[in-house]
Amino acid sequence: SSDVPQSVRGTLIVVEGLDKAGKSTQCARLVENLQKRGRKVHHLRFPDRTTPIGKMINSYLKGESQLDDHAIHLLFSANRWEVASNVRSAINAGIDVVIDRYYYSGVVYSAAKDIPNLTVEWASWPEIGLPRCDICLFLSISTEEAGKRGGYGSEKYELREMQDRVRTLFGELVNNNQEDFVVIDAGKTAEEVENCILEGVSACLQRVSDGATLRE
Ligand code: DGP
Ligand code: NA
Ligand code: NA
Repeated sequence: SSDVPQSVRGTLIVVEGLDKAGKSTQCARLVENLQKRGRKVHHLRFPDRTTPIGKMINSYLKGESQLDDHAIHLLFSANRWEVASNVRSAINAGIDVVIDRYYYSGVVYSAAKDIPNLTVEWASWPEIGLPRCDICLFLSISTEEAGKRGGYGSEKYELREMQDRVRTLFGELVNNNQEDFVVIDAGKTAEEVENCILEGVSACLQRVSDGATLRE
């Protein structure tokens, strides 16, 4: 593939999907591929379990602490807000930022719970104003394929019913925000998925180098 010149600003790239879709592997490969093209890249993931807020989230996900569903929602969001200005600075400094899960997971995992008032709309409010991504690669995987990959682990949301609701809500979100998303069939081999991602990202880098501004 041909090299895309580094533009003035960096590009904000998000990878989303269900648990077991291969996000972590693909984010690592994408970061490597961008670096091979001579680009500067920062790699983030949410939740970032290393900060004080992230440690509260980690303890909640492991079942070591209990929190009201609205409270944990706001902590997940705060965990993004605590690095929002760093993300913006990196983008302005010409550094690409690749993020493993972002506000889309934030909305979907909370709204998937059967809690009065915890709607997509309610869940979206605290995310408004976060740096908006240039592209979101959605790694789509079936329940069957996720099952073949060893099933789910022991964390809070890794239950079949929850994952089914998350899948449905993600589908709606993708349909309602098609300009944000590139849907990737994550059931393919890692190499095929990697190439699909690169194709989507290359087009996005081109738009940015042609002058596309970071959206609000
Ligand atoms: P991960 O470390 O990517 O496996 O994420 C941990 C779990 O937390 C996973 O089931 C997805 C979920 N999650 C990620 N971000 C958010 C969020 O902002 N809000 C909620 N409620 N759940 C989230
Ligand atoms: Na997980
Ligand atoms: Na809900």
